[in-house]
Amino acid sequence: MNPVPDELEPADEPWWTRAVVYQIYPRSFQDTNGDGIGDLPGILQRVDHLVELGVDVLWLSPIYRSPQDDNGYDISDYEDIDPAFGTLEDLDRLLEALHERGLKLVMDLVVNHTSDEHPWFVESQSSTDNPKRDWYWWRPAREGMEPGTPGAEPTNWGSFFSGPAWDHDEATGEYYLHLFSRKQPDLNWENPEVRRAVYRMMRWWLDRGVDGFRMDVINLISKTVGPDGSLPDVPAEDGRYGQPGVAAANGPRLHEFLQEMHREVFDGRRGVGETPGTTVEHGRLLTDPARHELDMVFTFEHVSLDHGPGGRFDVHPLDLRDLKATLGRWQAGLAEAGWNALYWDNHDQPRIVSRYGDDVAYRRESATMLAIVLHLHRGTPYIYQGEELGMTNAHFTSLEEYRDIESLRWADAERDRLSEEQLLGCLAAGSRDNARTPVQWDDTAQAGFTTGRPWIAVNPNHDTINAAAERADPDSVFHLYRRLVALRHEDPVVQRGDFHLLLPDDPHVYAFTRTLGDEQLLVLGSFSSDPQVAEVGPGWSDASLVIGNYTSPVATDGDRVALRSWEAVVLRRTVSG
Ligand code: TEU
Ligand code: CA
Repeated sequence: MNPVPDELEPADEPWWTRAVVYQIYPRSFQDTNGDGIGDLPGILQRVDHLVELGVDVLWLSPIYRSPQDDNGYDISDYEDIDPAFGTLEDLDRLLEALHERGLKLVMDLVVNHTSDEHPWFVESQSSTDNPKRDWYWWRPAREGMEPGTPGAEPTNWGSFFSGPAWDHDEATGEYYLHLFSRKQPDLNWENPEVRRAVYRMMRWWLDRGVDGFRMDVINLISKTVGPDGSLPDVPAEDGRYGQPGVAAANGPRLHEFLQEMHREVFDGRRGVGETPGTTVEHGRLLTDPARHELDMVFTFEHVSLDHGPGGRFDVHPLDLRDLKATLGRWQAGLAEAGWNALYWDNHDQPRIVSRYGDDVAYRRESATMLAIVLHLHRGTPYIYQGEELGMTNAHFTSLEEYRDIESLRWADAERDRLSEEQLLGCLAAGSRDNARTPVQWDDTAQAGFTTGRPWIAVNPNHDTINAAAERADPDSVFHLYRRLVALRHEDPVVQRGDFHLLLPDDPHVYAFTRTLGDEQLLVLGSFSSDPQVAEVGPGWSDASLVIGNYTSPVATDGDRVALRSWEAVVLRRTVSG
């Protein structure tokens, strides 16, 4: 790899343009006490795995005290650790171990909602005149309707987890809003006391030494609310609940709230926002450094392209042209100002190798191709635990194996409409549990994850797909990811080069260039088992190979590059100005 001369490393380039983030879903990472639930001591025990991979930042999914209705995305105490995961002292130890090795720690910040067991909500619920009543969204039944009857909800918003987004509270006669489960009431960000309490909590964590936050559904904190406090209905079929996004996301005060948070909380430490349903235009406004809001955003568009009208449980084959157009649009839209977070996998997405790749005949090839294509984009790449091992979807065959609240609630709601076989098919393709099976460390009974009974079944394919096997094989998915992390660290073209999409109409080949000064990279990835030929134009026959997923040399012939099954190559040339 090219060493980076100092003059190519401008001091004003923020560190995350050279960084790779690793996400841990603690519940499924490593158990140390045999209760079948991953814990903080387990992460500490595996820190060397992160060091070997070479990543710069660890993002931890929520470990705060929580009734675990949505696996910790329902927090009842922001300033304590859930006993299932350990103690504050364990967290301090982990933080110290990471910092000693030069890694940063980013915490998940879930402040669109709390748990219904959080003391704030317990108070808020206690009476209509409690001082914290207005900390959440309480509204009376629809006018002229009997509270508690179907259709009497204050608006027709549906929950992201099926059913209405409102729950009727018998004691006070009103409804409260919950865009996710009924145990996740939405905080009312219109109330300045709520915002102050959140900022105070964030500062508490920064003072403890954490380096930043990943902000859960942060674009939902501002809702469209009328001057009289009214919330609008959304488009929906008669008698059904509609997607709440248009009214409950990207509201008029989003930028104001984020700028206020920036002023009140951040002192050089940083935030990345998770923003479902956000457009490129929003993404640019949110991440333009001059606006002081967020440092980067996660888009959902590129991981929704295989969804039909029924959403994530209505999965169709991907049309590669859509993927190129979508990611290409985000690259172009955030080229001048703003910054992308790059990801395929996280704890909410089915495994990419089972989804856009081929996890049967070409698991290694397609997993590595997908990795190369993603990591060569402009932005900060995220690796989700197990992705670097080429872990696949769960392939569960019975409903009893599922744990995810979204999946279970959806199955309940659809049971009358779909057969058991159909339900299982939809869940197998779309369930979040696909990403939540335990990390496969080795080929022993529970994959080295636990000595007890895991909270969710270990994928039986751990007998061949596991970290020990990946480490031993120099051509593995794991070693390819290591090389990609190193490339991101070392190569200024990968960090900052301009992105230009090629071959937008080719249904099988992903192609683009990255250019910085007179250095140019050509990135090609085949999304096919059949041989492909990419028409790349003149001037690439003498180019050098930067990285690829086949050991033998790449075949270039004049203006064309031949690609084998799921092959990816990155070529470098010098272009004269
Ligand atoms: O997810 C938000 C989100 O928009 C979706 O990915 C969501 O998981 C759902 O599947 C929509 O179909 C975040 C967290 O990442 C997720 O785990 C939480 O369940 C959710 O927020 C609520 O906190
Ligand atoms: Ca445990």
